[in-house]
Amino acid sequence: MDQLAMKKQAAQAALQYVKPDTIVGVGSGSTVNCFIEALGAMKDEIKGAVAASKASEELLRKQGIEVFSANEVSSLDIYVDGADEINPQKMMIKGGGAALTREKIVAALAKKFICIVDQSKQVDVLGSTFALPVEVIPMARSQVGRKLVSLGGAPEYREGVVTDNGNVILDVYNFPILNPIEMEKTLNNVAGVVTNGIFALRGADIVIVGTPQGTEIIE
Ligand code: ABF
Repeated sequence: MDQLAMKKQAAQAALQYVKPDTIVGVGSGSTVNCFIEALGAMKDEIKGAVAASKASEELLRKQGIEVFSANEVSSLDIYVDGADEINPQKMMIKGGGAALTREKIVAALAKKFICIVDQSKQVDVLGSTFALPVEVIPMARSQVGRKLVSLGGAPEYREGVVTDNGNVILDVYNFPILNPIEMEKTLNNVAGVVTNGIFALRGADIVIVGTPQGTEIIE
């Protein structure tokens, strides 16, 4: 079974958590694109969605699903999103698609975070296979880069990428994250950092993993 088929399987399984008459929080990325396609079948049962990226907003509208802004809702029942890495404690690295800030904002609105991944995303230690994305105010790029080096990482400027918020991304290589909660807090406190891609303070509540043997649900 190829990776896309596993992503589709996880995305399809997430539909069981969508309640009628609710507004659904929707993340971004290729696994979420599969979820948006599947959610199209429920478009008449839900009120609409809040999306974490402009790309997801467009896809939702194409499915005939109404898109609300995060300012229009006080809370969401669920938020469905992918991840670049997820550990056994349901903590994640996200931001490979540069939408991490909006993803953190919409996730914070939701009562339940449902993470949909294929099995290649499961790791024991965050940062072991994927560089950690950090969204930075452009004028602080060099100074934040030096701080990341002092913390032990090897930051690289993601050339040609401007986030939906007009900022830049530094990807931190060689950066195994042994204490994700502490590192998320540390990076949150660096001047010029808008958001870091560690989702540990608010991890996932339910993880749906697509595998060649079928879908595994971790609650
Ligand atoms: C988003 O989708 C991002 O935070 C993460 O980078 C990405 C996962 O990518 P994909 O679903 O395309 O593998 O949730």
